[in-house]
Amino acid sequence: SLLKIIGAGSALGAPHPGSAAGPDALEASGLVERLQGLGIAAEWLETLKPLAAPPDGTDMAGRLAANAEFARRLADHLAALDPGSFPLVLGGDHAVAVGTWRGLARRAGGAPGLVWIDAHLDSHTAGTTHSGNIHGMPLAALLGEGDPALAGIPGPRLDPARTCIVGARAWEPEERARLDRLGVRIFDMQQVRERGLAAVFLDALAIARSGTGREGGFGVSIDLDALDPQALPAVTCPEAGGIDPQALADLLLTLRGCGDFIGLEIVEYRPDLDPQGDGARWVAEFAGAALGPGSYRLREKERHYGASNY
Ligand code: DIR
Ligand code: MN
Ligand code: MN
Ligand code: MN
Repeated sequence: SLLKIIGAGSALGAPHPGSAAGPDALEASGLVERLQGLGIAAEWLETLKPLAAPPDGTDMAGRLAANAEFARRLADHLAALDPGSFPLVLGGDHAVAVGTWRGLARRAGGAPGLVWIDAHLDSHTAGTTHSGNIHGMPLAALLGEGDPALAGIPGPRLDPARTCIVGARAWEPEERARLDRLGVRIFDMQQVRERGLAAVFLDALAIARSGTGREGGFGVSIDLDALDPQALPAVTCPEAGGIDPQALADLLLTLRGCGDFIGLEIVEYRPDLDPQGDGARWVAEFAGAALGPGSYRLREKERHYGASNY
């Protein structure tokens, strides 16, 4: 099959264990069948789990090591994926991204550009974190900053000039200063409101796809807390005033035309906060929009209005 789904069932980076069950819940929700229904040759390849959760009270070094062990294993799996397939990684908390993008960078033979869609900046290190949560650190680690346990997962580092964030609205000054120093572009929610998501998203894509060579292609990492919690509350760290999920799904259609698109990651889904399955449907919608020949929404349109001319 073309689309390989890899579950990253770790909540080792989060203050609540709920996101560890995300991949299994998404599989049980019928995600593969939904994507197949859109004409996507999708297959659930495997779901990785942490070896053991460190006991409560484990110090920072111990928690970094546990997250790094998981990320290393995830990276190795992704780097070894067969070349004809496209990876969709489903978290888990966002700390798994360290494994996703180091592994996919190795697979692509160079650092990909990256669009990081998130309410947060995820750019702390152990030295600057306020919360102590490692899901607040993966972007810094991918850029090569911070403790070598996490920053040193094998694979090329991200290029800050081809990395950008969309949807941010909650951050601490140290992580903001780090990204400003590195030159990572931040499209915060104020800009999304002023310019519209479409203009911002297309700018972000241009940044991720820019530069000479582009041998690494580009990827997209979606932290579901980027979306407005009134529509999608099933996340660990909801922040008011987020992105409209349908607006994001519409823009993800753009990715279908991008031959240099190398991977999609969707993280922070909390099935324990999603009794109606609305969050799971949005995950299917985002994946279908980005990867389908006909997204969920277009199919609904066809059902209502007859054959579409998309
Ligand atoms: C905060 C929140 N900046 C932290 N970050 C979150 O914990 O470092 N990231 N929730 O996903
Ligand atoms: Mn995040
Ligand atoms: Mn977040
Ligand atoms: Mn997070």
